[in-house]
Amino acid sequence: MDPTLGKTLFMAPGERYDVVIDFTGVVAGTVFTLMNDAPAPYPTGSPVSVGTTDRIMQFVVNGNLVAANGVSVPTDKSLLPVNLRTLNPMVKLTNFAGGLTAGVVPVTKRQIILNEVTGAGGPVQVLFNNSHFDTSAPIPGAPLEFGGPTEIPLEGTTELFSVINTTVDAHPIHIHLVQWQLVSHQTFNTAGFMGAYSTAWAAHLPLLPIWPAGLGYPGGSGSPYLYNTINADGAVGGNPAVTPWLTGLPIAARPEMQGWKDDIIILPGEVNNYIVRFAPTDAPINATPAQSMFPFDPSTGPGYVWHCHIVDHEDMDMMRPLMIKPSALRFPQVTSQPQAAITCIAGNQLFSVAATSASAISYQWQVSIDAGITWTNLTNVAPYLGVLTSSLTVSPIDVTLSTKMYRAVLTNIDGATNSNAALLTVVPVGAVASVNITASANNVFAGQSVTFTSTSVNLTEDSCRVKFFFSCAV
Ligand SMILES: [Cu+2]
Repeated sequence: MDPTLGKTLFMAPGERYDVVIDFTGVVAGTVFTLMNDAPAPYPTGSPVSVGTTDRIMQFVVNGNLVAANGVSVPTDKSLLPVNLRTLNPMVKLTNFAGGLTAGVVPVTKRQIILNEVTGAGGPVQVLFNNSHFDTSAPIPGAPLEFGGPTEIPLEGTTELFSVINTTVDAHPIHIHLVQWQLVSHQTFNTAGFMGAYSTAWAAHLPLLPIWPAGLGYPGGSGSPYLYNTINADGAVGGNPAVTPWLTGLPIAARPEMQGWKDDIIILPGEVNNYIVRFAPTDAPINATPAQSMFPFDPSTGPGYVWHCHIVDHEDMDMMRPLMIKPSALRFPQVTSQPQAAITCIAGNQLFSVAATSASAISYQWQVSIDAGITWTNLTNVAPYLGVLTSSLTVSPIDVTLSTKMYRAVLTNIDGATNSNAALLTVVPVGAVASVNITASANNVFAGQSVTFTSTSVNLTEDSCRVKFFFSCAV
């Protein structure tokens, strides 16, 4: 914390700060109390209750830090070094002044609203993107927001989350698995934006009944446009663009907020722009896909969440699932590809594939008869065997198999990888496995015999035939 901030710190539930307080020279017995003066809900709710919610923690200064001999004093840890991280500077995705660091390009922009649903007696719910918390599988045929997760980023990629607070309260927005950095925050015309939002509901498909009456959109039913609709700001989320309603200038994060954080307060009437990378925080800006992977598989298990960190808000569904798509590097990685082959009629051919994977691999061999445009799964029916293993046997070979292509689909817990396609060429002659000759030949005397043995390896057309040349010496 910047010492120039003095004795106050603006923070919300779930936020953490390291604070060094120097009690040097304070008379023993002096009492300091860490106070809270924030109305709740913030900023327009009830004032703190004197004697209860106005106090957080108390310090009583005593002399115990002085050693028993009264001379030696324990090391003074109250002075901060000039630079806390001299060897491993923090990776900054933003300049903390509204811009992104060179090389940081979000692959997806999301604009997500925070909204309050009002009933007859006042607010009944506060939600992310007008959606309930739902981790079930998407409902077939229904818009995404009607069931299941909508924030499903790809491991290793960077996204820009713009959170639009249309409520009258501040909300600390907390993300699990990763940390984000606050690019900027900016005020917007809430009434104007909500007018556009309600108007947009007229375009919602499939059409929904308007409930509760008069509110223009049904609380808890998702966004007015389909979630993956890209709006005029280039953002998904299913909401009208917020840019036309922005007012003032982007405001930089305060100095004490200019770091990796997983919980950042958003004030009413403001848009917070969070840059978030689904990768370890110490991966460099230009990290390779391999460097951008977590040391564990974030796509397995129940997934993650992001939510408001005010307990009664998260309890009333101000929370959404956060599911991670695994990096393609977690799919089986082929280390040995099936090879094109030339073979003879009545012979057999083996196609093999090898791969590495952190989880078990299942195999499915496929055939293409149109040069790899379309593929069909094979079954263990002659001439095919081993169609669900790493090696496909084709036997016996006949001329109708020529020009067919074969490939394996390798699937593990994270996804599927196709091997290269291998072309089979059938030489339209039969293979000769061996030839025995028991007759006279060059330099062989009558009564003697010689045996020629040939084993074809069937790699070329010539190898499908066995050629012998005889000459007689007189
Ligand atoms: Cu909240």
